Amino acid sequence: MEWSNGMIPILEVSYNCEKNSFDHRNITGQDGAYLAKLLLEKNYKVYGIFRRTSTPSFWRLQYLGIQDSVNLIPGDLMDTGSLINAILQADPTEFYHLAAQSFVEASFDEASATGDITGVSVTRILDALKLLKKDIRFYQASSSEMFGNGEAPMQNEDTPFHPASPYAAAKVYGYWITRIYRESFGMFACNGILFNHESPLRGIEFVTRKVSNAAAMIKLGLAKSLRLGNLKARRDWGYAPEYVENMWKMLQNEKPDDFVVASGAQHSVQELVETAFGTVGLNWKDHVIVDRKLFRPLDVPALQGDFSKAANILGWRPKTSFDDLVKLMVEADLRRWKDCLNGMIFPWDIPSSVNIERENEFYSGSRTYGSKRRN
Ligand code: GDR
Repeated sequence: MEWSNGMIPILEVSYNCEKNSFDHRNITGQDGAYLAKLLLEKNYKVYGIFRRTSTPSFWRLQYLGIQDSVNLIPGDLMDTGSLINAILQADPTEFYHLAAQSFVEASFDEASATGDITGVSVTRILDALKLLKKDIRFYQASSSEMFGNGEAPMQNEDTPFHPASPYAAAKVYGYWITRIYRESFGMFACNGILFNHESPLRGIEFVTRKVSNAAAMIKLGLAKSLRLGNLKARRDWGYAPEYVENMWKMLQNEKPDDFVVASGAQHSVQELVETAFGTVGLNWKDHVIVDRKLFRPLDVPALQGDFSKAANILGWRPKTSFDDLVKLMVEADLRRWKDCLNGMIFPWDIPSSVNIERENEFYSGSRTYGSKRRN
């Protein structure tokens, strides 16, 4: 098989509560790691852009055992020169733009920075690609959050957008600029409108991982309770490794297009909690505390995606059910905590000394951990 270059920006920007500012912590994201693995399996040469920091963390790439197989190039979404440099170095045939300030809650606190990083940066990349590699295949990570507070009970590619956060507004910008470059400059630019997608590599600030981690810790006696916000919010949760496969399929399609990627099922945060605690034989009602401080200024009440276009054109279907997804996440966190208690050192994103009651303040403030190790 012929080798081609796959360019995956795996830079992800997180929010640091302590500094009260966006902290470019050089966290490689869940999707970047899974996509890198998939492309390596397909014999691609994979390049990843990361933001240079004094203590880089590549724990997800290490966790999947692929760090040494990915060519890492320093770059910054706010700096066009560095993006041009990365493109020249990698000379890619496909470019997957996955980097963003991706935590919805944090976007309410730093709205214009989110607009710049998550929204306008898409134009910086497209401009650089237009100048250097106009025939490239480009993937933009668009989001179901763009549908926001709309009326449609199920959302597809024709559903109007009604964003309900600065993050969602930035993603709508990114979506449209991708389409505009496709339609005006003839670029092969696609939007994947991905609904929530989760895995054991999900960041701890997102609700699924926050819950799976807490269920594991409480089961092992490392914590007593878990504070959560809106338990009534309903989401369409799928399994991330299946979703990155769809990203790749979009770029292999004969023409550039936009696709919804979803599980087609909808569950509430409360059902998520029930399932996660049930997996370890606990009753969630004994442990979960609803905290008004964790409610968002504006929340999207319900999302449910219709993936029939992806099924018909790309031949893609989700495989992992909600119950299986929650179970596999809880079991992964349980295994990690047990290994950690047994003194094992392995790539992970939680320090063993974490106190969930105290750390909830951090979770609520969108703090993300770097790769911390046991002493
Ligand atoms: P979301 O994911 O905002 O949908 O965006 P998240 O897991 O953060 O929230 C899902 C829902 O759970 C409710 N919720 C809580 N959420 C968090 N994080 N912490 C809590 O304590 C909590 N309690 C209740 C939220 O209010 C919300 O309704 C994710 C991100 O990955 C985006 O980048 C991506 O674009 C979309 O999914 C698709």
